[in-house]
Amino acid sequence: MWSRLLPLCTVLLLCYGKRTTATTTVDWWESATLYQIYPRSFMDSNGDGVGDLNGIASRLEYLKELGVTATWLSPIFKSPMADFGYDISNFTEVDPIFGTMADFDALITKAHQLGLKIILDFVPNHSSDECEWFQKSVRREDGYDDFYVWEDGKIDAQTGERMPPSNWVSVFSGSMWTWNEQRQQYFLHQFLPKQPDLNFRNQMVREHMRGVLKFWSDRGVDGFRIDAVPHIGEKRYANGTYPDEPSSGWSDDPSSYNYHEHIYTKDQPLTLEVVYEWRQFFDEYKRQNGVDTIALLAEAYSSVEVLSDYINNGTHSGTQIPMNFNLMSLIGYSTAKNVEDLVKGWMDTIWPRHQTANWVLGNHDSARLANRVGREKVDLMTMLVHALPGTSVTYYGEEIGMSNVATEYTPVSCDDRDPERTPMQWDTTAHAGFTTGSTTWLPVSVDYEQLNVATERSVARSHLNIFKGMTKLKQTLAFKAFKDENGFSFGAVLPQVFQVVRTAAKQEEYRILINMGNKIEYLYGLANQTMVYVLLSQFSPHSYGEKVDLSKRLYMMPYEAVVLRWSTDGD
Ligand SMILES: *[C@@H]1O[C@H](CO)[C@@H](O)[C@H](O)[C@H]1NC(C)=O
Ligand SMILES: *[C@@H]1O[C@H](CO)[C@@H](O)[C@H](O)[C@H]1NC(C)=O
Ligand SMILES: *[C@@H]1O[C@H](CO)[C@@H](O)[C@H](O)[C@H]1NC(C)=O
Ligand SMILES: [Ca+2]
Ligand SMILES: [Ca+2]
Repeated sequence: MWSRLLPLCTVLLLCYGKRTTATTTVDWWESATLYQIYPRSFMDSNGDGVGDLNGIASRLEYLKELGVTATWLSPIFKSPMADFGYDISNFTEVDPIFGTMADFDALITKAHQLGLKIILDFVPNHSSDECEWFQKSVRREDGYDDFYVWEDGKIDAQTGERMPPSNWVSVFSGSMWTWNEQRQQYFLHQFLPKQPDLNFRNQMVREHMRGVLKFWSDRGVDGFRIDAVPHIGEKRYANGTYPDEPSSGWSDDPSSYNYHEHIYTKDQPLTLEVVYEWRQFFDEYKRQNGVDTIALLAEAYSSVEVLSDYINNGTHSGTQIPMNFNLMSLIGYSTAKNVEDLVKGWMDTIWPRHQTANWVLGNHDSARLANRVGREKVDLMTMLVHALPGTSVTYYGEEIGMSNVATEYTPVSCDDRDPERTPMQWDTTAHAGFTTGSTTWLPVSVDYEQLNVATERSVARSHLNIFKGMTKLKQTLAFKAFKDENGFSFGAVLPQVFQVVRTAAKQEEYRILINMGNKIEYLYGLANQTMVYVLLSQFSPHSYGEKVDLSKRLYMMPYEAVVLRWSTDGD
């Protein structure tokens, strides 16, 4: 019955038109394919079972094969590894576990020779407590006194006991304030006590962090993914006090992060100011050195309205790519309508103001795609993120459909995010070709004999080949940022069928159709066009080059996803 309503639904497709500006230059990051590497797990070069920079360098050709524009490396900096490298003790040193600065330089050189860009993770919200800066600050050394957020706290009127300056709870639970015996003051930490927050009200801190950006930019880094941006600044009244946060109603446990509504510790004006300042630095760097635009990424689990301000608040510019995690909320039961709502959420809010979009499918802090949506939908998601306009972001291993490794297999010493951080599966040899050593820092998934790069290369419709097919399409004119005469529309044409249409100046058109459901769907009169199947998901009964008259009937098998093409040259 639904199919009869189709022509109506088609009219309701959401269409996004021309850019108003006359410029047609597309910066490299605007329709890029980004790929996140978790360095401990990508490739080991020296047999110690831990991935490293030389390992990554040895696999750059693979990234080229994938059609990746730029790869971003999770932190490689010197760190005591209390939070696996997100606790940095020296921002301008490579941790020995990953190699040396010479290895890093060699990696950059090779990447650039291959036409690949390298993006580094920049973790400004805090340093390790083992960082020399923190040690100096504890000792109140000249210039470092206010490098971190230090406070005396409050004295309880009844008990006379000293209390933290506010009721703030850290992301990892417990007070955001920890007492330091040596300095006799509290310091602020939005995350672990081993990760004291830098004080971004201090101009010298800002200068140092700009120095860090310059250091890596000078070494040829093409961009930075800035971590935990919302946590950079905290509210502080002019009289030096910190307001308590109200309870959220989401938790009964006052020591839980969810207990409060984070109106004073997230997305503060100070944070925006700092982000704008970094952008100014990058723009200036570009003017002086003539280098390609440096994409300023940001990790921000914030509302689209807040993200919009991170890009540009009307007078100031900030990040080019505020990472969009909307699609990561999709699960096995999600419908085409759910997909439409999530895509619309971004396209209605961010696109009209900034003409930019990005779609993240997974990362080092969430379960593997195959576990979230089910293996049968991995290809559907791959086709979706590459079909949408803007930048796609893929976490290593998702392109071959890697799955979580059950936690009972993982060493107790490691954390609950281990399942999605297991070694990359390269081939069918021992340890999936990740290392020549006898152990790996996390176990290799048992499914590596089927799911690995070497095997999937030779399977026509493997996850890998579908991924490569999509990145190839992404390089065509129709899939590039839709500007001028290029068009884009999307929508649920049936409750379970999601459609994306990309066109290039009336010469070429692609339709991506994705059946999210487990039933056969029929589409009648989708368009007055005959199109050709050019990319097919694993269980599609169609074949490459087959034609379909869309003015008549098109059927889709359960979980089938296809790309159809039409062009004026007739092929
Ligand atoms: C980081 O390491 C470099 C090189 O070893 C050194 O010059 C610098 O002082 C260190 N910085 C900090 C903050 O420890
Ligand atoms: C500090 O300023 C805030 C906001 O103006 C006010 O609510 C608070 O009561 C003041 N606290 C003290 C101790 O003066
Ligand atoms: C944008 O942010 C800057 C820096 O925080 C601020 O000075 C400016 O007033 C803001 N502009 C608008 C239109 O809100
Ligand atoms: Ca190693
Ligand atoms: Ca902070």
